Amino acid sequence: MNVERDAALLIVDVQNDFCPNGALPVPQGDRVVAPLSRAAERFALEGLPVLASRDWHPTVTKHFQPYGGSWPVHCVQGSEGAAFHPGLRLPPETVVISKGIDPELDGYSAFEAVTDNGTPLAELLAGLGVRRLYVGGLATDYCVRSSVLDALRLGFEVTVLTDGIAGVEVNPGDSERALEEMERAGARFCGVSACTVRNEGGRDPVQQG
Ligand code: VGL
Ligand code: ZN
Repeated sequence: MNVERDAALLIVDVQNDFCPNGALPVPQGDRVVAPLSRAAERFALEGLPVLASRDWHPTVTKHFQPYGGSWPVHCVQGSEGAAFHPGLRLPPETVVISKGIDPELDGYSAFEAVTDNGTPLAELLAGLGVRRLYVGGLATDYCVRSSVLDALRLGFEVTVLTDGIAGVEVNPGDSERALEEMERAGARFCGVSACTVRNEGGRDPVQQG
């Protein structure tokens, strides 16, 4: 098998509500938009899958502060805040998956997300033959962290795109601690432009030019 064929890009929750002026803004959340747009273009050019998760909550959910949760109301299904950041360039082939739909659960991990047809992420990746995931998005200390740890538990080789992530930092140092946790669990790290794939053979799907 061509080693390039088993990689995919997972863009986590690059949505208006997690960016400046959103309902649950990640400081400098929008700085991930340009690097992840470049990564998405690169993967699409190589014919590799691009998946984009979105936080997609009902109006009433235990995830929200008014109903006992930790967070202000954000990313309500169909709202402007739940739309992807307008600067994020997603290739037409991008598979959108939605999570946080269950009103009983936080739904932080992209592995809790499903396609519009209800196919879970893990099943989707198995069908595509994906074994290596490149992950970026928002927020480092919540949904990126959960998604990366789940992916590693499921046996994927995971590379975190370091210039394609930003954290909420409810407590200072949360992102740093999350990155250490991901590293201990086996994640690799690289910038979108600097990234090289260790495996023999195929061209690096993230490398520029
Ligand atoms: C997220 C907090 C609440 C995330 C989602 O996407 O990281 N964080 N809901
Ligand atoms: Zn949420």
